[in-house]
Amino acid sequence: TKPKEPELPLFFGWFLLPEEEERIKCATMDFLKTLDTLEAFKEHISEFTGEAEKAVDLEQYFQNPLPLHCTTKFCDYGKTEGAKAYAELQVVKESLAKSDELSVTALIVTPRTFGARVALTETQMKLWPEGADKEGVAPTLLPSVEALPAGSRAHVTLGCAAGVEAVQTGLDLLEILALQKEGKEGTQVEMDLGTLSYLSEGRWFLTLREPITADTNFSSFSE
Ligand code: 2AM
Repeated sequence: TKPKEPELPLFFGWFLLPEEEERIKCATMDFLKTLDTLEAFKEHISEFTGEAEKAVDLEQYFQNPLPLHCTTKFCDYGKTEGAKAYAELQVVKESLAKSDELSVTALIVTPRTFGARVALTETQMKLWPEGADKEGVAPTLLPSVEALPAGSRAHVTLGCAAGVEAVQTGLDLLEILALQKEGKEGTQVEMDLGTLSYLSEGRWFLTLREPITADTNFSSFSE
């Protein structure tokens, strides 16, 4: 009998160490608390609630069941294209269980997702699959995404609105980056953490004054 093939995971990614996870959760929750008190945010509240006068508690609005991580390759236990090839890459095998530091440079909030943009280093880019940025991107958005630097989609999902899948965070981030590139930024508000800008339809982008770094382990994840 043939030896059984090693099973492929749900996904690979960088996982925040538990104490780092707590620190990032606290910092980002503080940001949400401040955000939903801002006049600029309240003006656009209907984009979250569907009603003009209703308040929203963003901390309750976004839920996150998974440990905090930055996905590199979604394998879906081998069902996605290139899953096996990725798992077999020398760089992937060598990186497993190794620690690495991620740099968060921005936060995004939309009616669907709450996420942290990650700036990948050249070394980290070796673990970022070719073409990962445009996977599942709507045809209308594709040209703008192709014009962005590779790795632009890298992020940590901090939370999703009820009924929204985590994969949406990367898509929301790409949409925001594309709008920014077109110069479509509206209102800007200075906050302690950095500059907040509004990009229509309930999309908010906070450029951090100082990047937030977090220690991680590269690992696979299966449920
Ligand atoms: P995320 O990377 O935006 O958080 C398990 O669902 C993990 O795999 C989540 O972290 C999720 O999104 C990511 N994921 C799910 N489907 C995906 C897809 N089609 N492409 C890329 N990442 C995906």
